[in-house]
Amino acid sequence: MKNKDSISHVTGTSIYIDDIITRSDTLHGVIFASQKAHGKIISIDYSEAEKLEGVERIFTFKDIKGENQIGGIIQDEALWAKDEVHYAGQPIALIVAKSSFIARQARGLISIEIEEFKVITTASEAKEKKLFVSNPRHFSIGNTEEAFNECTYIFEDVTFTNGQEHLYLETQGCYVCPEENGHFKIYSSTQGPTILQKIAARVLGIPMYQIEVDVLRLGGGFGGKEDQATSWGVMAAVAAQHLNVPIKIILDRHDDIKFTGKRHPYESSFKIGLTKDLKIHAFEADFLQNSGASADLSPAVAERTLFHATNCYSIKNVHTSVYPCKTNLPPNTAFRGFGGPQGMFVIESAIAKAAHQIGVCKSIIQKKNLLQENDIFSYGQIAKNVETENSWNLAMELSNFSIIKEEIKQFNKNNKYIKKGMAIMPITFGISFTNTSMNHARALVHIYLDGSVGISTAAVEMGQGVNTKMLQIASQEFGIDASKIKIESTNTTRVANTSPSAASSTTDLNGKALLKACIVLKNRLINIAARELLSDKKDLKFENNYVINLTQTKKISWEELITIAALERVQLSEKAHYATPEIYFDKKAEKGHPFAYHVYGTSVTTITLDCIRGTYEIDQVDIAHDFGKSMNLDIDLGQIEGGLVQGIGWMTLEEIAYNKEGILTSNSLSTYKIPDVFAVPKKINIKAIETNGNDLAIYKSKAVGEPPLMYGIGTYFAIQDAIQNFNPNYEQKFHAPFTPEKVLLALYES
Ligand code: MTE
Ligand code: LUZ
Ligand code: MOS
Repeated sequence: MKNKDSISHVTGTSIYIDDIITRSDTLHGVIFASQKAHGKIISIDYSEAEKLEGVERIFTFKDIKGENQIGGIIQDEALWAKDEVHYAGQPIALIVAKSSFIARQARGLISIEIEEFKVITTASEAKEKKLFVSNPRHFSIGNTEEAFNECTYIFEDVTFTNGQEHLYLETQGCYVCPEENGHFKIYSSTQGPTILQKIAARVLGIPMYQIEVDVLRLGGGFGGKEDQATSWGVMAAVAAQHLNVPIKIILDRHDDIKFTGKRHPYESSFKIGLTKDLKIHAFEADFLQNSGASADLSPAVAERTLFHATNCYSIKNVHTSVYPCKTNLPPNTAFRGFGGPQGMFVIESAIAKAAHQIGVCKSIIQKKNLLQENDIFSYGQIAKNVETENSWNLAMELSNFSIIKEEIKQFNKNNKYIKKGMAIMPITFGISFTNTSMNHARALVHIYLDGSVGISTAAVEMGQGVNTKMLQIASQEFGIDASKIKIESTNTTRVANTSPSAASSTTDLNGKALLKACIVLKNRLINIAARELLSDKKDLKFENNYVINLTQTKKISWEELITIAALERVQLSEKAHYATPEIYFDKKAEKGHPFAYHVYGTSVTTITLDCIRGTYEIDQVDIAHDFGKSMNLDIDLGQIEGGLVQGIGWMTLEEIAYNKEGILTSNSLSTYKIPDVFAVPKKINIKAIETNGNDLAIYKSKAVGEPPLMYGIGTYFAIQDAIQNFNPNYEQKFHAPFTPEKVLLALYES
């Protein structure tokens, strides 16, 4: 099935927050934020701003009737700063005016005096001062101390991966309408409607039922709207509570980039030990996570780093630690992969270091240590239906690895100033929220009197195609055309208490709930069909808009069946709940079975490096991926391509920069570069591995949202490979992104 939004997207008729037709009395909000990263507020003078024609009112912490608290996992974050500011971009007030233009003008008239405190921008500085947003965590298996004594080779080094700006096309925004009796309807571009509802209720000091959150679709989220879409909705709601008119906030790109958290930068160190036959016998890593000024999702992101610290390698002795370090940057947050990529970069760096020092190809060590069936991850889960070796072999085939490798060798021999490089990146990613209690969803299905169907779930469409997949499920189960079915907006009044759409689990959780609801309705309808067709129930099938008795070729149309059911007062609506079975995790022991299943795959990346300029092109990426039994290969291929390119951007071009004062200097698209049409691979080949899929995946079609981002990590090592072919004196560094500037330095260091 084609993505159901493709026509409205291409014709520009899809509706986003800024397209909603607003009431004529709507006012517009602009955020006044701290321009200092750390300090005490001495005084603020709003008087000039308030005098400006068209300014209605300026809201601060004083206007909050409930709690000035928006923290999710840990309650450590104010909506509006009170006495102190902890990062540049921290909201202090909301200016509400007749237009956002006027509000922005007013912002320039506010004067503020701040007594500046010491600013900490790096995780290591914070760790030294023992500043954390939450406790460190440690995962252990085997005994690394003893194991290192048994190793022939031991290598240590440090690594760095930078943050990443989400750069969703649609910036953060919301539109809040007051309704009667102090109720509010919030239209928001959020991945987590319930999070917004809950926190708005907390801040406004009202029950959750007084707030209805509605989400039609997002122009991209990528994790950046899992927790961080909340504050705008809440601010607008506070203003609406006081003024009793609709309030709209749409961040412009500049504000969005400055105010919001990003992927967490990590400073890490590793120690890897190998036996004589190149088996990784012991691995230790310390991850210093730059969490920013408050916890946000950092504790959960940190946890996922440990879950993926050994990627898809079989290592018997592992000890890993993560430290969520409190700095004066905007609170960093969820970003596709959720700490997993940061973990996987470190083990890949360790293998690259070992390979170079020992003098073998990195792929030899990778291949020797691939995860096998029934291996135990450091967190206790037993690896099942492992496709690591399979995907590796298929990626070899797909890329013609041995031939290409030989060609590259020849090419590098024949070319002095252009070198090619290559890297293999096997991946695995655990599917489920690592917080077990979040793995649930619900669906509500109405069959209307004319046989058309309306479906509500907790799933938020953010471009990943979940609505199309929901449509496929209902269409397939009822055996009716997709044109008879509407996927409704995601709404907290229709489907309550939802987890955010995240962790690549949206389709599984909501799809399973939807499937359950459809089956109940079918069972109800089939009794009527059996009677009408004088058939045995087991001979009946829902197909092509009919219920058909296959043996007798008797049939009744879907519409006719619904008409009869309605006359007989049969219930035509159904709600279902799904909670992933089998999963659990014991945080004291740091052991359990947190994931419903794992996704596997391998990519092979080849690049060409211009050794005069330090620039590079990605020639080709070949990927063998474990889709299970993909229910929509077109959408899933799109997810692989998009994830790959986003991972490539993180590894190569996207360089977040804060100065020593904690001010974001890469604050626009002229200073922050994401992959464009020239930076993407010239060729991407993707092949599905033939597998049985997994029963915990909807229709055995495995989750696909986040895993492909990590294929991008191969690019770093392909570039490193090319550099090593040019400069034998290059000393390996593991410091991403590998920008052309860094590459140029590497090419000519001695
Ligand atoms: N694809 C598009 N087009 N837009 C997005 O915002 N988000 C990614 C991924 N793919 C995203 C996307 C992230 S971070 C996640 S967790 C998943 O989609 C969420 O959707 P899923 O759970 O349905 O896979
Ligand atoms: N969000 C979350 C996530 O709250 N928990 C998770 O485990 C997770 N994993 C990936 C992406 N978002
Ligand atoms: Mo994705 S980082 O789980 O929104």
